[in-house]
Amino acid sequence: MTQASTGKPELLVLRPLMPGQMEQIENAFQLHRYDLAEDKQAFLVEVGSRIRGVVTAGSPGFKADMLPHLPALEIVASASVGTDSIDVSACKARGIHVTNTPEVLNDDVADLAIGLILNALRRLGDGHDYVRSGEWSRNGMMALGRSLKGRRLGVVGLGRIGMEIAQRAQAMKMTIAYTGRSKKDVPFEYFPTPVDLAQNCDILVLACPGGAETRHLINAEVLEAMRPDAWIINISRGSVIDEAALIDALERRAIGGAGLDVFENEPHIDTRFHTLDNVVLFPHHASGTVETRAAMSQLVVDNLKAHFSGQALPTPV
Ligand code: 8YV
Repeated sequence: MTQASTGKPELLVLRPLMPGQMEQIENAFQLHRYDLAEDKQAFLVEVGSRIRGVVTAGSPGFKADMLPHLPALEIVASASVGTDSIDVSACKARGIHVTNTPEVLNDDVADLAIGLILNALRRLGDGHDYVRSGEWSRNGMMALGRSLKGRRLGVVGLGRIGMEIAQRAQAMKMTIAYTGRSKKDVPFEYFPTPVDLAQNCDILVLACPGGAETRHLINAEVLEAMRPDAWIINISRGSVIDEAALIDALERRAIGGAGLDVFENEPHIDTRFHTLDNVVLFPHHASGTVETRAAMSQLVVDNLKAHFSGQALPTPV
């Protein structure tokens, strides 16, 4: 049921914030819960003309096909750093602000990248299963893992998150190299292309933004350039890897394995991932901690409040 207007700015909620931040926007705005509506199209048609702000996240993002129903829209505030699922150019063309949540998730996402690396090389998941299944007591010591120390980490996209990963990897005594659009003033070796980097590292970690520019940046040629025992770790976007080529390389054991937080068709991932034994999988949850999700939600609130009180946006895209 839609409510009568209260005079407060009206927001369309495509994805709710954390409870503490939902409470804040419930007080300051009038919310319309598209996320809970059964007939979403009818709901949009009914409330659309009153909507001045949209609350969303990386999923579902914000698609341009909603715009004709939202003639009064002023701002799309997303609880995500990635904007690849938001039609930013269509919003900008109509003068609609877009905000995201940079910085606050860097540490947790970088931690998870290191977690995937540890899981890959030291087989944390396998060790857990080995103990639980009783195999340890039946068969003794499990197979040996591989050291992180001395391994060459190649970062694709040495931005805010990539840099945090590199610093953590240094603490684990790995050597760092990177590729990206430009060489940076950092004490790490630069390779101009992903192929060059892949030829010169043991672990390739993807930390670049998603979207059209990086779609299938990691293709069959890059995978071919990797050493047969090298791992690829992806905490970026599924679209950055040509997943068909990745699965082919994994099936042929042309690379050591893949540690993946993101997939091309998540959450309905390619079912071949269910049986491959050279993968470590995580459900797109690198920023999924109570603390970070609250900080991301708070940035959404802060951006909305700033916009509707005529102040500068804290984190515009
Ligand atoms: C979230 C993310 O999982 O911030 C991003 O870009 O991918 C993640 O932090 C996502 O926004 C949740 O929908």
